[in-house]
Amino acid sequence: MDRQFHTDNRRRLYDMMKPSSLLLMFSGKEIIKTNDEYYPFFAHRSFVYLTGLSCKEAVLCAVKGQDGAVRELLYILPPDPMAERWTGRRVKPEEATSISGIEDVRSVGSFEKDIHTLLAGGHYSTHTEPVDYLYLDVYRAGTQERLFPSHDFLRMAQREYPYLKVENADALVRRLRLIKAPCEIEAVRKAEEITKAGILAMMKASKPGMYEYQYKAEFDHALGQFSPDGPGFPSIISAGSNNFCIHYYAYTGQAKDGDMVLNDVGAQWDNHTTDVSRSWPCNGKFSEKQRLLYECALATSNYMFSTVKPGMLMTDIDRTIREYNARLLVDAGALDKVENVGRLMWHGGAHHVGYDVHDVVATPERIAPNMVFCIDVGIYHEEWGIGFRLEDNLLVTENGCECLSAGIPRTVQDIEDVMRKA
Ligand SMILES: [Mn+2]
Repeated sequence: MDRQFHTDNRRRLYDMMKPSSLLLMFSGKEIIKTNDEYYPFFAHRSFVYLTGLSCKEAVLCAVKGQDGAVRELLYILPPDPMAERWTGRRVKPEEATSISGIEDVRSVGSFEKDIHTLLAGGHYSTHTEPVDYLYLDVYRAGTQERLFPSHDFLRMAQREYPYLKVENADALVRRLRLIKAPCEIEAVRKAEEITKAGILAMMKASKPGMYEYQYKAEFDHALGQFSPDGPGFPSIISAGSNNFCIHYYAYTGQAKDGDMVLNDVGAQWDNHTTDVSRSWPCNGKFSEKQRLLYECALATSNYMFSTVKPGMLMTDIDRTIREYNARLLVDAGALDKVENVGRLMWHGGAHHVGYDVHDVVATPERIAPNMVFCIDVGIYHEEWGIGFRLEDNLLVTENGCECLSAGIPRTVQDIEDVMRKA
């Protein structure tokens, strides 16, 4: 993503903010894993969306005046030769400016003092007007959730500056993230290519007796040839009856002759992830019942790609997948009546993807160009011992849609061909 993309994202966010307001967006902090180890740092996605930066302990700060003019600042960790010797170099202020387009970059050490000065009515940057509204990203503020710095800040603000009216910045950023920019769509296309390499590697290596962790190793190895980023989310890779666990992460099972292998995976590129599911018989040849069920899922998915277009109700996507597939399952003799489709279909079929695999977007009423979401058809027939899903990524175009993951084998013939040639 280039600087203009991030500058535009911020401009559109500021346009939605009320006058006399302050926006704070935190990148987040490292989380302790054990003793002196931390989990790999993962910057808050909306912070990355707005700045292009992925550094820890940074804060985007924007003050919108009564006249609508916006002053923006960026707080980052200051240079520290000793810390950088151990844990890597920190982004320099001039680099942060070059990436984000924000001119005023300061040490995060002065953040608290600056903010208190501003909220207490003092001079701040060139801003001297009162602040009435405070925009914070308070997504997932439930008591069960890990608190983000924005939640800590919210508590402090409510205690120290009770006159401030708090607005949820997340609700605004969601509207922006719903529609993808051309550079985002390009990033997803690249991520689809990498995902394809990963899934093909698993398909080609597949054989009875292979363990789930070995499939995962094939996937990770293929992704590792493109970037150090790895998957965009924890890979779901399972075989046989483990396919009946929708979010399965154990990787301990073994694919036995006659088992289906299921995977729900996605590579990432430039902070954009894909979310693709492919399933195949581990021995490379669909059984009669596997083929029967798979053809239902494939026909349902193909139907969706032939009908989705701008203007449709988003709620119709899920409903149509379910109804269409239910009829096919009944016709195939896999289900007694359509009303019982819940026995075989356990989850919804359409969520947006982008910076997050379950992308944090405003729930749209109607489908519009440049939305990207999944078409996910899962069939879980416990009685037959067959569970799998077929999930693709749909880009809404001006007149219809495009399957971004179409290049990853999805027909019975293509899958069997790939596995035979291996
Ligand atoms: Mn998925």
